[in-house]
Amino acid sequence: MTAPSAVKAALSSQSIETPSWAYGNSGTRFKVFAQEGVPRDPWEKIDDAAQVQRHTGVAPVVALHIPWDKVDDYAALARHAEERGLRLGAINANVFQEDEYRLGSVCHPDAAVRRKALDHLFECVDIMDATGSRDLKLWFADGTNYPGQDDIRARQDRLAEALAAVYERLGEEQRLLLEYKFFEPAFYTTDVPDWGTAYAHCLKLGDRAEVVVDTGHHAPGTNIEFIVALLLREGKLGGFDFNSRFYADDDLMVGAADPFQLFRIMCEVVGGGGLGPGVAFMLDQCHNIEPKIPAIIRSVMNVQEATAKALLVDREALGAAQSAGDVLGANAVLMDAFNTDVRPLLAELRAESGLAPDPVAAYHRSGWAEQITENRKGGQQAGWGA
Ligand code: LRH
Ligand code: MN
Ligand code: MN
Repeated sequence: MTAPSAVKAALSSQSIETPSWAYGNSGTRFKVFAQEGVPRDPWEKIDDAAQVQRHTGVAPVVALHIPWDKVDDYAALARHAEERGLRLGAINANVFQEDEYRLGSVCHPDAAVRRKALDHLFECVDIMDATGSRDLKLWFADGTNYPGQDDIRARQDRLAEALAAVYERLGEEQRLLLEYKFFEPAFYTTDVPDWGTAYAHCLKLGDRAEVVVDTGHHAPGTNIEFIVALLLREGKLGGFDFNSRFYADDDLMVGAADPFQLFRIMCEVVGGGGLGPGVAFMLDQCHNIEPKIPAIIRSVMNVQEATAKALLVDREALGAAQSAGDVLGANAVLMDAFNTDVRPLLAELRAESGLAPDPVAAYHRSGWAEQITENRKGGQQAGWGA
């Protein structure tokens, strides 16, 4: 059994990255519900992220989405974060929201559109230089809706060309993280639909290109923990976009729909040595109907709880049962950890770090929600769904 002190040490070193867009108004394609007190600009999104960090102590990084978080001075934004005990994390490129991208971005049949998309990706690298961000996260809405619409292989060639150009532009300490998604917005082919496609491109690019697993981007029934195990084994797991789903890319709070799946994923992360800085634990969620900051705090806690349970797995007993071919015994070891109530352990850990044992309650007591409702009028939309 792992000693509680070792479990606590591993938990306190975990760093969860929250997405700037989760703090803004969002919705579905049917309606964006505006909430009171939401940030009016990227500066205020960072102020809210600082509240999540203040109460959880394990969310010191904020990811940006460009141009949703466009500002004149990115170094100043990084300083704003730093003054609040945060740093800026992944720069998420956005080449899916302009009219020119109707048929794709870097895979578009027209070279002029591809050029425009590539210029945006280069701009994102410039922003990383200013913010000190390590990761460039690329997700492409590229694909086709109808058989014959475009040439599948030619689109892969265009993709490879763009990725190579961006990779070339990265500094020694920077990484390219390629995110896959099996459908949506394209419904026939998607140019980076799965981990295999992302992996093949990253492998060609080099060591600093790695795959991002967004937990909402798979066909129902996909064994995500297998993908995690495999990518970790190959040294190609760059990070997660955590969220949960019942149907498609629902972007609900991580650990809400299927805490057992999150536990299984974290078991592979822990077992595969992925609990270090090499794997970015990012959230990618939208809080359409629930209050945003407490939802993000809850999400961070859900990741922590799943991590704690994964750390509690008695690896020695598991290994022994596995080698003995003891099917039920091995399963029982895993289930014992999953069924452990880790909330007291986490409350203790927080108390030891000078935090309140219940971060959601502490947030509600803090008066921040009342303050922003009073001070901020006309909050910013997260970026889509208008
Ligand atoms: C695409 C995606 C990707 C985007 C984000 C807003 O579905 O997961 O990560 O950048 O949503
Ligand atoms: Mn994502
Ligand atoms: Mn998504």
